[in-house]
Amino acid sequence: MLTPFVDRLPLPSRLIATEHDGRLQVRIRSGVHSFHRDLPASSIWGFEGTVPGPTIEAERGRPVTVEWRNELDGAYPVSVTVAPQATDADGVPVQCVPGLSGGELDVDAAGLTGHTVVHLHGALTPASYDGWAENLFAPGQPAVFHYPMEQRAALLWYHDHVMGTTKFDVYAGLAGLWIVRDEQERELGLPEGPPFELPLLIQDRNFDVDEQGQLTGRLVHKTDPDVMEAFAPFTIVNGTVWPVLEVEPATYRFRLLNGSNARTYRLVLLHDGRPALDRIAQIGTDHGLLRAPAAVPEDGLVLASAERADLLVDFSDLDAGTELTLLNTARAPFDGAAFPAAEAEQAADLDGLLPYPQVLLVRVVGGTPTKGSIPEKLATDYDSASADALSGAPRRMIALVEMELDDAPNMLTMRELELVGDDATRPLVSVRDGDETVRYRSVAAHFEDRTTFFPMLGMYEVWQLVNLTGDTHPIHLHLDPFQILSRRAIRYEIPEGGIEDRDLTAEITLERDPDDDLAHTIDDNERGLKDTIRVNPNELVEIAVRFTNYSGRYMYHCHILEHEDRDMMRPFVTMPSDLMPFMA
Ligand SMILES: [Cu+2]
Repeated sequence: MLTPFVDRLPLPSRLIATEHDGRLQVRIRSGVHSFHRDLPASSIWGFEGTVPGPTIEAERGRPVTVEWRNELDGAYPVSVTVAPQATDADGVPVQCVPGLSGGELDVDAAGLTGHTVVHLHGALTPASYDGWAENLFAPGQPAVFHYPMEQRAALLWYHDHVMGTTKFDVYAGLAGLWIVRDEQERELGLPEGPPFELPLLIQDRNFDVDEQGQLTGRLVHKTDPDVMEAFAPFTIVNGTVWPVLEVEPATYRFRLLNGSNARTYRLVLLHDGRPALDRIAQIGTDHGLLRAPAAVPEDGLVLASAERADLLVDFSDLDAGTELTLLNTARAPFDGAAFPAAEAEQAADLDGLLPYPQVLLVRVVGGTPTKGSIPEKLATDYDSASADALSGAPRRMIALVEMELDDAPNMLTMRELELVGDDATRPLVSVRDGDETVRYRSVAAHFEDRTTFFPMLGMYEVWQLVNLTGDTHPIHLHLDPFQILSRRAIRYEIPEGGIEDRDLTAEITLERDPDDDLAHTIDDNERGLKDTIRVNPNELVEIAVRFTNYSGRYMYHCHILEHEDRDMMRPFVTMPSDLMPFMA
């Protein structure tokens, strides 16, 4: 119903901090936006009133001050609904089609008046400016945030982070990219700025229809009784549905972000119907450059919500007129299941809430062929945490748990687990690894439960994330980046009634479930500095994190926004070592 590949890929406007002496003003405004040539204009909330917001470009070591001016006015511009049925009269999942599918308008969402708070995802930011989800700014209230930018070059992004409504605010358009640059990266001679460095912000969106079934352009956030996340049928890149990118025969640098509420993408580049993934070298991830370029995984490049990829893509040998397509082969909700890249053209799957695999068309136009070189060595400024550094590291165990409720959609929670002795009584979580069994008790489950994580600055910690749900969760830590240590298969049993509001009973064994066919491997592109890590079903992921400079109250959470909002988010408090003796 919308024609793919007719609009050109727009590029967000650039806001270069050094040209403004590091002092920026960004207005948060209601606006209108055209998502596609054949769609009426849509009302949105956007930074500078645009979707996406301007790309802010900053230099390492040059602090940036942003006055986030909340000038939102008028009603919340998105129709929010829960469709009464998961499928329509034809058996098509309602999330694959436009319109409200018989759902009533959510009056609470319609009543939102535009409170915001901005988080700069991936930034090393003092706690006061990190965008604590409860510290909101109403329209007209001033918010001036200081970003030190003492961090390596990377693609970050800024977005709204309001407690309980991040899913609505980001969906309405409140997201933008932020690039940190530094001299180490410049020495590699990578493309910087247009035309060869292109930011690509990928999201999914849905729209309403009128009584004749014609698309109205009004944004729709739709869920259904079976699927609590909004998976929208239309993929947008930089705010345009299925755009066309014209390229010269040259090597391009794509800075990708998955900024969707919930959808995971597995991106496959096709040329003449065949995978052309060997044209792509991944040079960076969430927190910047990898140590060496990584090939794209055989099935395609997986990006869950908030994950980033820095890619060099070679079109230099292609004749004018050549077309390549970027497709998505990931079913939703994503559970890590494989899909061969060679079959990407057949990836459409209604039951998998993937009605249209299309993402982007690349068309080669004339020009002088210029093949960029791919440096063999990239980052030299970080190492893996040594066994020594990790030997005494505090270990924190977190279980990802879905709780079924009788009269409301399911609730996702993160259970912080505390070690208990042999004499502890049920309810308990046991984790068996070979001959050894460790026992825990769930001590926190909701955002407002007491804080139990107090990491000490400068000290490595090992966080263990164990997934007891059927879907992949991208877990994001605010503040410093981390490295993945391991990804291991588990099997588990939860007895009837084992998932209570706060208590949890589960027996987890570190061995493969016979029905589990996921690989549970670490992709090469995950061996860099990450701030968001996928935890697949039947999986325990271990990460090593060291908080460095800033003390205070921060958050970690699932980056599926519908999960983060309810209730997959928890606080942690970083402390300098000299204050630890004074902590009760
Ligand atoms: Cu989640």
